[in-house]
This record gives sequence, structure tokens and C-alpha cells, in this order.
Amino acid sequence: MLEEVGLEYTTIPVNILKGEQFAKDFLTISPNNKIPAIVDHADGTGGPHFSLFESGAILIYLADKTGQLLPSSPRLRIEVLQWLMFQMASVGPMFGQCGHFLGYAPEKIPYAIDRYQNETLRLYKVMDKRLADVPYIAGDYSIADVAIYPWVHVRWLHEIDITQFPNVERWYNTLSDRPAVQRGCALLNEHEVIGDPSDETREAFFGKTQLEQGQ
Ligand SMILES: N[C@@H](CCC(=O)N[C@@H](CS)C(=O)NCC(=O)O)C(=O)O
Repeated sequence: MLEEVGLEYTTIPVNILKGEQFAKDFLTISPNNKIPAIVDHADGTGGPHFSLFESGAILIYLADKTGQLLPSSPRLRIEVLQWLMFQMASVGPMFGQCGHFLGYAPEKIPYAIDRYQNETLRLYKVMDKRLADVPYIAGDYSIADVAIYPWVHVRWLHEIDITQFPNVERWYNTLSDRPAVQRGCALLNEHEVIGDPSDETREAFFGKTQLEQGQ
């Protein structure tokens, strides 16, 4: 998103596989111990630095701040926000659980795997149907596409064959051709974002640490 809208930024990697999301300083910015979070040092008010967590809120903020990727007219704006909420409420949580039970859970639990893989496939169908009618998920290119793309980018974690969803595949390839998307992905590739499901990783990411420190 920052590449798309052309704002200057610096990144501070937070290695969630090592539990860095529980660091006290990070929790003051992101109290739910999740990435992403931002600090805006130039929010235009002249007040103290302003921080935000939750990617949907961050995307809306950056879109409003720059006047890009989120229309201002109520009808078009809510269309984008509707698909952004679809990502926040369904794609993110369901694909996330699918990846967890397929790749990270210490034991294979068929019910959980079926449940989340079926949900993931169902959501791909919803997107494929929608993208049969429009080039981008909310009509024009928007923050809703920016929010959904990363989850489709890591589809191997969910064992998805994108060729089964030709409209999603066309959409994915179109976004992948965007220079800003390429710059964003290159930045991501510089950091270890997906690790082996070791005991240490499980402990840092999903284990006691989270229960104890998340309170
Ligand atoms: N609804 C949140 C979800 C963010 C999220 O799940 N982040 C994961 C990585 S994809 C995370 O930071 N997990 C660390 C943890 O749960 O401890 C958003 O969209 O910002």
C-alpha cells in the first residue's frame, strides 16, 4: 500500500515466529500482538506520533490520507469497504486457520483441516464469481485488492490450485504485474516470514507465550 500511494516509509520487521510481537514496545502500538502496525510521523496535526493497528484500518487511513484507492463518494466508497470487510472477516481468518491446521498444528486434525480448507475453497469461489464480472474485486483497483492479494500470494500454504479459479488467477496476475506490488513483495522476500513448524516456533507463535503475554 505504501508503495502504491507513494508515501515515504521505513520498515521495522517484527519476527512473529520468534515471538517479537509480544515485545512491550510493540504492544503499545499493536495491543493485539499482531502485524501489521504503523506509526505516522507526519499525520498533519503537529501532535505526537500517531499509531494504528489492524490492516483494514491502516489501509483506510492511508487511502484517506493520500486520496488514493478508496473513492470518496458514499456509494463507491462503501462498495470498496464491503469487500475490505469481506477480507477482514472471512479471507484473513479462514485462510489463516487453514494454513495453521495444514502446516503448523502439531497433530493433523481431519475435521479442522476439512472445515478450513472447505471454507477457503468456498471463499475462492465467491471471489471467482465476483471477478467474472469486474476487473477488480470492488470494481476499480482499490484497498480491497491490496488487502486480499497477500493471502492469494501465499496460496501454497492452503494447498490451493489457482487454475481452478481462472478469474482469480487473471486478477492475481494483473496485480502481480504492478510495479508497486512487485516492490512490496521484494521487500517481504528480504525477511523470513514463513518458518519451519518447529516446537520453538509453535511456542512463540501459538503457545503458552501468547496466552500468558496476551492478557
Ligand atoms: N486482523 C488482523 C490480522 C493480522 C494477523 O493475523 N497477523 C498475524 C500475521 S499474518 C500475526 O501478526 N500473528 C502473530 C500472533 O498472532 O501472535 C489484520 O488484518 O491486521
